[in-house]
Formats: sequence, C-alpha cells, structure tokens
Amino acid sequence: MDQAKQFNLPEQPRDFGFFVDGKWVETGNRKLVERRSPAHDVLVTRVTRCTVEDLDDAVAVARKAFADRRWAGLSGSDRADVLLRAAQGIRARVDELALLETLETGKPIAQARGEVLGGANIFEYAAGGARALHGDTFNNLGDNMLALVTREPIGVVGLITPWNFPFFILCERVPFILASGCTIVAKPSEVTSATTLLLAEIVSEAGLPDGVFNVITGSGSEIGQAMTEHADIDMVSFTGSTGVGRSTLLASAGNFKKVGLELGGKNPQIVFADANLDDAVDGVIFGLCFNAGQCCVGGSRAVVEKSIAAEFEKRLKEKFAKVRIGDPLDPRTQMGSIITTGQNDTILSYIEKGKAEGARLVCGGGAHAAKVGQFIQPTVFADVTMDMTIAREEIFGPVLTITTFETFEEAIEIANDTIYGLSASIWTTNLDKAAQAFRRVQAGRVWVNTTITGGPETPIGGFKQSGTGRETGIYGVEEYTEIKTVHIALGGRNHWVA
Ligand code: TXE
Repeated sequence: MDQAKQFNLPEQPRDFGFFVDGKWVETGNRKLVERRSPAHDVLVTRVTRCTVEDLDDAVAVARKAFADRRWAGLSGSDRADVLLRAAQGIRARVDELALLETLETGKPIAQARGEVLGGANIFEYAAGGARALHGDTFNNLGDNMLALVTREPIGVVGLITPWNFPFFILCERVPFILASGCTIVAKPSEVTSATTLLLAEIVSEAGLPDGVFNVITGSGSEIGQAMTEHADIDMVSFTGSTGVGRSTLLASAGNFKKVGLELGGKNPQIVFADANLDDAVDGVIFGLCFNAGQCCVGGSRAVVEKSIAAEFEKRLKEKFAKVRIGDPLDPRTQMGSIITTGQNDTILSYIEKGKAEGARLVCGGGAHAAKVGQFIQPTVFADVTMDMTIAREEIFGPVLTITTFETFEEAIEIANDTIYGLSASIWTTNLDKAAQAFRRVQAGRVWVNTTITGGPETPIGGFKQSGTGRETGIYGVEEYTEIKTVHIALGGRNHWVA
C-alpha cells in the first residue's frame, strides 16, 4: 500500500453544500449533519440534511439530463475521455480525499490513500467499458430478417452507499453507471458524505455535462427510503445492511425499478491441514482486521481442520498481538477506529454474547484502550459451534470465530451454513482440493490462498441474502443497461391480408 504522509487534525471543520446540476447548492436554512472524527472526537465536517423536495429536484434534473441525451447520446469514446480525465482529477487530489476519508471513517490514512488511488484506477478501467459495451446480431433468421440486440442505459440511477468504504464503493459503481450512459442521484451515508461530494465536483470538472451526477446528503431513513420509492428513478443500487436491502426491494415494487444489492456477509476462511499455515494465519488476520472488521467481504469465520487447530490458534494469537492499532492519521497504523458509538456498542455486545454462549476467548475480548475515540481489540473465539449467535450474525467488527471440521464434506457444510453468500477463502496447497472446494462453496467471490483482493476487471456481488446483481467488470456496465431486441424485415412484406 502507498506510504502516506503524516497529517494533522484540521483546526476547523469543513462545510459542504450539496451538488446538483453541475453546481454546489448552499445549505441555506436546512439543518446540518455534523461529523466528529471517530478516532479523535473532533468536529471534522458538516454536510446538509437535504429534504425530500431537494431529492425530487435532483431526480428531475437527472431525468432531464437523461432524456435530452446530453450524455447517453455521446459516443463511448467521448464518455471514456471524461472518465479518464476524472481519474486524473482524483489522483491530483489524493491527499485531500484520503484525509477526509480518514477523518470521517477512522480508517488508517495509508489505507485511505490506497483506496483513493484504487478508485482512480477503477475509473480508468471503466472508461474502457464505455467503449467495449456492445450488443449482438442474429444474421441466421433467413434472408428476410435481421435481428439486433442492443443495450441501452437504463435511465436515472439512485445510488445509496455505506460508510465503510465511502469512496472506494462509490468508485466501484459511478464510472460503470456513467460508462453505460445513465444519469445518477447519489446518497452517501450521513456520517461519511465528504468524498462523495468531492467526486461529483471532480467529475464535473473533468467535463461531465451538468445534471448527470448529482449528490444529495442526509438521512437514510428519509432520503434513502424516498429514493427507493421514487417513481422517477429507474434503478437503485444499494450497498448496506441486509435489512435495508430487503426494504429497498419491497419499495422498488412501486414502479418495478431494477434493484442491485450488495449486502452483508458471514464469510468463511476454510483452512485445510495441508495449508501453508503461516500464510493462512496472516491472511486470516488481514481478512479480519482490514477496516477494523467493518468490511462486507471480511473473513470473520475461520473453519479449521481439527488436526491443526491448536497450532493455528497459537500462531494466530502471537501474530494478532503485533497488529498496530491506533491513530489513523499515523501512516504506520494498520487498524483504526470503529465508525460510530452505535456500531462500537453492537460489536461489544456480540463479544459479550460470545462469552455468555460458552465460546472460548483466545485473545482480545473488549475495547482497545485509547484516550479518545472508539477502538476494539481483535478478538478471537474458539470452540464455536454453528448454533451460536456469533457464528451466524454479521458482527461487522474485528471478531473472529473458529469452528473445526474433520472431513472435506464437513468443511463445505459449515462454510455454507449461513444465510449469506458474499465471499469465502480457501487455504490449501492441494490444487484438487482447492478446486473442489471453490466449486462447492456458495459465494460470489472466492479466494484461494489469499483474501480480500482483486481488481475492477472481475465482477463483485453476492449469492443468497448477500445481494443481487453484479458490480464492476464489463458486467458492471451491463448491469445498468436494458436489453432491446430489434427485428428488421428485409425485401418487402409477405402480406397478411390478401
Ligand atoms: O447500515 P444501513 P448501517 C451492515 C453491517 C452493519 C449494519 C448496520 O452489518 O453493522 O449493516 O449499518 C442508507 N432506505 N453493513 O445501519 O442502515 C444509509 O443512509 C434507504 C454492511 O449503517 O444499511 C446508508 O447510506 N436507504 C454493508 C446506507 O443505507 C437507507 C456496509 C447503509 O446504511 C435506509 C454497511 C432506508 N430505509 C453496513 N436506511 C456492506 N455490505 O458493506 C438507511 N439507509
């Protein structure tokens, strides 16, 4: 990951309006959402609590921008030019974006910087998607008929994003939606809105026509819910909790809008006895501690072959002690703070539940001592059975469960014993076993001898209650299109009425 410089806390909070029709709109007499850095408890940003009327205005702007074809009517090549310039704009402002991301999320600055640069990289990939998107032809329907299958942008997309990777998740969607020719109204999480607002400015400065990418800030239950119900939004892409995902799906029935959902996970890390144990231990630790466990593809369930379980546990405990937890502004920090006091309380209550349910605490088990802010120790529970709450529910914090198995079949059964199906990791040096396992495991993303990695070339999304639809890759552009079939009669008509 890129080395970041040392930053200081800002002396003043930064104020933001919201971004509609290519311009900043001032907060005026609307209420504010104040954000304090979760690691320092200092006021860092203030954004607008937009109203449902603001949303309606933004949707009307996005509808007009779609209908008059100022963006959809351009060639893929022209759209790609804008996306490539936007990537340059992101790179040019990496320090500003990374700092805001760290201040609002509490994630380590080096990681935030990596995510911002990763976002620029995704824009560059998606630019190619604008040019590669194509349909199909059927030239085999006889001499009198030719059929085409064309892809068209679906229309106005409502984009609802979460707080765990505010900029990166945004970049896994925005350039693909734009590559397809759609227009956007985005609503970031109320606690992490800054970098989404800045992205709108950056893409606008890169030459995106006004009204194509609009950002509304404010409450999820009010603005987010209104987006999911909005009759003039053609598709909603939602990333967040499975509960709100379900309400999004229900609300979409009003106008049968298309819905893309990336939701929760309870992702297994299957460690076979023949694994390179040091690699597996390191991977499991990274998979748990990355973003302080607030990661939908985080590997929170170790499913370990019984014969090596004791050794795995011992090495895990030794290495966990070396994870550098602390001030996210320190470029050496590996694990920062927890996003909100609410999320912190949720994680701590799961830890207590684990103890009460009889799981054996291997390490961690509570808050990480700090003068200010909320931090949690990486926590490992062993002797976890699949009926325990900590094995079943998404905790979204650095809490690992270890469940053991004796046979291959048992490993697969435990791995798949969840309502979720977002990701899975398999650790083995036996290629046959790896292939048999990745075929059987029910997850949208599977990693073999690694975890939480990948690039924009490949699609992401979930099986089961982890979601529907796919983002990124060429699939990520196609996701935002409708398919149209065209039949063209050639050589005159054989009349029906004589
Ligand atoms: O998520 P919400 P929360 C999971 C994780 C976490 C839990 C709760 O388990 O502990 O969800 O987090 C907007 N209609 N994930 O409460 O509420 C909200 O403003 C429409 C996993 O923060 O789902 C934000 O923009 N939108 C996940 C977004 O939904 C609504 C990442 C996500 O918030 C809404 C985050 C409504 N009724 C949490 N209510 C992942 N898959 O990575 C809220 N929102």
